Amino acid sequence: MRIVFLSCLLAILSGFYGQTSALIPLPAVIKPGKGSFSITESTLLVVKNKQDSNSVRFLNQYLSTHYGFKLPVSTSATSSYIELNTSLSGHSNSNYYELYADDKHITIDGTDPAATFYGMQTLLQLLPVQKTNSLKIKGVHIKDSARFAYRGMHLDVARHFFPVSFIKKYIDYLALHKFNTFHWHLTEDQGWRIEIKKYPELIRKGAWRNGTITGKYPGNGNDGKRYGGYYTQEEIKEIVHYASERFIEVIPEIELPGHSSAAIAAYPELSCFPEEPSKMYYPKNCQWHGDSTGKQVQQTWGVFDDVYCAGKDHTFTFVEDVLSEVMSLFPSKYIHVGGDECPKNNWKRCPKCQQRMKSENLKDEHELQSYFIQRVEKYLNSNGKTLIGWDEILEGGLAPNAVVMSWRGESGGIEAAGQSHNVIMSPNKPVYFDHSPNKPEDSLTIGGYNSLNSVYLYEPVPQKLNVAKHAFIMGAQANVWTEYMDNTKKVEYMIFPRMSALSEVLWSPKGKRNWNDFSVRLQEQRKRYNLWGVSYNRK
Ligand code: TNX
Repeated sequence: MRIVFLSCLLAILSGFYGQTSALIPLPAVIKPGKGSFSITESTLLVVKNKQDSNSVRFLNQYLSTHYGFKLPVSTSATSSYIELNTSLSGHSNSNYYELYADDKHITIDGTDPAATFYGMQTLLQLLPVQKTNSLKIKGVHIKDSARFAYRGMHLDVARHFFPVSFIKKYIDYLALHKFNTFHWHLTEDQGWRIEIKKYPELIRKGAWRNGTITGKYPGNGNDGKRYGGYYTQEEIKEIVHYASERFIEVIPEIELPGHSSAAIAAYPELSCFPEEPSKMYYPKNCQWHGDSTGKQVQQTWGVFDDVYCAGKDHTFTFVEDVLSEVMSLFPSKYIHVGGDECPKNNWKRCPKCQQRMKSENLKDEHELQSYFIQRVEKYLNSNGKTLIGWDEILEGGLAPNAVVMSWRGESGGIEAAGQSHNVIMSPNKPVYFDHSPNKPEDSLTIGGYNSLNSVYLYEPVPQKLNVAKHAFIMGAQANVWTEYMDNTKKVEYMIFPRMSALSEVLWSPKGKRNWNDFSVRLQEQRKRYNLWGVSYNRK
């Protein structure tokens, strides 16, 4: 009798698990419910609030793309229906929602429209992966909320350029994993990708390079092909709107004072030495293609000495003009201004930079960099925006209100949080998704090895950080630098499934993290990647 009972229980649980085994990121609380509900094309979708229209649109778009039907939408209930609502109150957890499914209905109720949207994402993961026209969902009761407020993915569109259609796909991938921030890296040595009306040369000249090195840096040649592209302001607006419908904030990054060769190619006076050709700053053993006179957009990777001149006031006028247009396009609270990898060689030999250091009482070029960032921060703050910078902005003194993105390990983040600054953790080990997902690497990458397991086990709140400072860790982000990703399939291959692992780190309760359990759920997730038609690392 006991054995029969136990095996029945096991059968019920494994059936139930068979369904919830597809959930990534894992919800905080999952309990089996009564019976099961079949979604068909006549199932009514009941929506009472206009504020849930984004969730309705996404759900119906997903159903029609992957299952070939949409649900009729109504404002009132019948006997069997799915209801989306945003009416919960009294829950302090961020993005809290409840999803309830039994044999009569499925209800998703959130504390705010974003929470309801995340509940709807969970529903999508409860759908069987194979395409049928009746989608059966077992009874379940889920209570869930986000662990971290900042859940980010970055994409470098400067080393390689990706079309609007792919940026939208990328944003969808974020939404499907309950990420809420897209960090869009728009300017680099190898290309300027955002239209700025006041400075048309930025895209006319700065968005194009005459060739790209082939093979791993320093490379085995140059493809000799003109390469580039940019987003018009209309396209930027379209993408920002698209992301906002998915409760994703787009944070633009406009790099300064380093990684600025493309801007300098367009406007040489931004350099300390406008008359010096870019080729002079070009690393040895890399092959140049085409015109090598004057300022040029770079054709290889790395770090270049030709950076914005910190001595000329014109540089700051340019930066403010650019940021002014950027702010009008991006409603985000944050603007990322880079701040990383800025060599000081030119500043050391530039009379104007040296003069600036004297007049501002700066003891070295690190303090000059800090002056640069602080001046830009004042401008952003006066426009109601908060500056984010890579952890190099700690050198020479942190700008008073800056958020630090810790990439060279965790130490920058620990130091900034120690100084009571907000921090986004993005350490190159393990959340640089340009590093190889496999060992040995099976395609050309920048090097390094960040396994799926290392991403899954990553803990954004550093052990070494004083408990009193934990609240300064806003969350974490994976970075997707594209030196070695020249097509969208490669980008997908590098982010999947590591991005799924990171979503769980950022969303799910810390205590629920379990690698073996995740590995089982990943088997279902792989089927979902197939459904989406994305390329992913199968090892
Ligand atoms: C460092 S991370 C960079 C990028 C490179 C990346 C390659 C950071 C702030 N700077 O410019 O693309 O390494 O992994």
